[in-house]
Amino acid sequence: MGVFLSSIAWGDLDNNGYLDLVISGARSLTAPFNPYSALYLNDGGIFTLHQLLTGVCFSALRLCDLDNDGDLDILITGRNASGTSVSRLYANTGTEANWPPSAPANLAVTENGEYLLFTWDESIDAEQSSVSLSYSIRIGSSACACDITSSSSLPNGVSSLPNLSMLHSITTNLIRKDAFSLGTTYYWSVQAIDNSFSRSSFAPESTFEGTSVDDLIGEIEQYEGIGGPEDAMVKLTIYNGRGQKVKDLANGILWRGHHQLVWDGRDNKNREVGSGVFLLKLETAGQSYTRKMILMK
Ligand SMILES: [Ca+2]
Ligand SMILES: [Ca+2]
Ligand SMILES: [Ca+2]
Repeated sequence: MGVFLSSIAWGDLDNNGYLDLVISGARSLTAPFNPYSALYLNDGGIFTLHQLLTGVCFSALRLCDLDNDGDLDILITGRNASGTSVSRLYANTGTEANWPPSAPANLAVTENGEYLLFTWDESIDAEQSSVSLSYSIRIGSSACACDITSSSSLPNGVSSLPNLSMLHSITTNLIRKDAFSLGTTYYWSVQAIDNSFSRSSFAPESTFEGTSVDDLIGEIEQYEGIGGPEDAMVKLTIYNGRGQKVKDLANGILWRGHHQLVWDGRDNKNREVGSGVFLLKLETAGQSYTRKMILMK
């Protein structure tokens, strides 16, 4: 059925694992536009008309489990054949149960060029194949936070956004490394979402260390040029190339003036470290400066 001035929505309304389709819109070019709205059910890729809905054009459609009974309901708005603005809510009376997917497992983060690659194992769902599940990832700078990447869910996994937009249909996600600062621990998790928008619980939270220094290189020269602040709390820390802390060179109040600190090439457990690229991070007076170093033996 061809329509324009239209809207569509996808979702598994009969909980059989396949995405069903709701459409609405005009079927003629001139007023009253012959508005049409309908629900088509999907049975393994074959769509059949299941129910006509209030015909509207200039329309908007949303699917959401409004009565929280485990199936998607329909909200439809638009202009009917009389030119009147209407809104209709259709409560789903189906009786097929739907079970949420299992939580993803084996979360891992690996470097991939300029990106970090987030991976996890596929979830399992009772109604649909694993490959048709969607995933929502959250990343935060503290436990259970989502200040880096929002999941569109609350920390307990409950949806705050009833659609499948902004989700990942594969079990990987690439994010640029420079989103994650050196010396910062990041917390992340992921949940699976089925075609009825039912969400698994979040996987047990995992962590990784940021490594980005590009936006800070060069600022340490500025710091040296102005001579530093008054007596201040100073942290001077050495990290390896993977962003793991190696040595605390200073962590306390230093008086105004020049200071010289020497690193003996040993970590905090007094073990000699190997040659390679290291990162020196200075934190003081609310500022942070980083530069790269090469240790050669
Ligand atoms: Ca379906
Ligand atoms: Ca419902
Ligand atoms: Ca399911």
